[in-house]
Amino acid sequence: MTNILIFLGPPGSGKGTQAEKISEKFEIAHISTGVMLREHVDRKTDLGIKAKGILDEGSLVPDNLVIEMLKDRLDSEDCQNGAILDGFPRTLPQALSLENDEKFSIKSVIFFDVNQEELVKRMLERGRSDDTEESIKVRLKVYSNETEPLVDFYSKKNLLTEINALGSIDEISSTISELINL
Ligand code: B4P
Repeated sequence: MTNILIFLGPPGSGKGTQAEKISEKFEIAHISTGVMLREHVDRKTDLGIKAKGILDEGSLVPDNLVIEMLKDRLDSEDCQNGAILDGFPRTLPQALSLENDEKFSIKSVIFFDVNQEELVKRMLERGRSDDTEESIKVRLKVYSNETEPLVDFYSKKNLLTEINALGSIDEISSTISELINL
């Protein structure tokens, strides 16, 4: 059984930044579906070729492709101590794919709360190829339609803890460390 910690939040809320620090500190795997998809794009794999345009426009890669990619990754040796999922699930079917698989045990879901103004500022400063004003608008809309309902979903299961993700990276990292119980 693989213990799972989920980092949930809008694009640019700092999930990736914090997942990197926490995975080092607690010696658990860090799995970012965004990073994995960008690697596929760079390597021009079949999945990467399908995903490229979707990433750039700010939409979501189809559930079946992301779920298969993630489950393969979770089978790796380095996930035995547990894994942080950064950017997965982003839709209800993705969440259900974890629920319905007895290999996984979701220990906790950390929800990163940041206002929209700050999100846009951070993403424009970062300047990735999918950080244009146009794609940021799409990503925020997709987030509110597809991903935000998961806040309620995990809250009803008593798995969700909301954190204020405004503040210094180290402050936020200490807040998360205190909550972790894998
Ligand atoms: P992701 O790679 O997951 O990107 P993200 O949500 O934009 O970023 P994150 O919240 O991790 O922010 P970060 O730490 O980088 O997704 C990219 C795309 O991949 C999606 O749009 C989608 O197309 C696709 N995708 C991914 N997962 C998918 C899935 N499950 N299903 C379907 N499609 C999927 O921080 C942002 C910036 O803020 C950084 O520059 C950072 O330095 C800065 N920052 C962080 N913390 C800060 C702080 N405390 N103060 C100030 N700045 C801070």
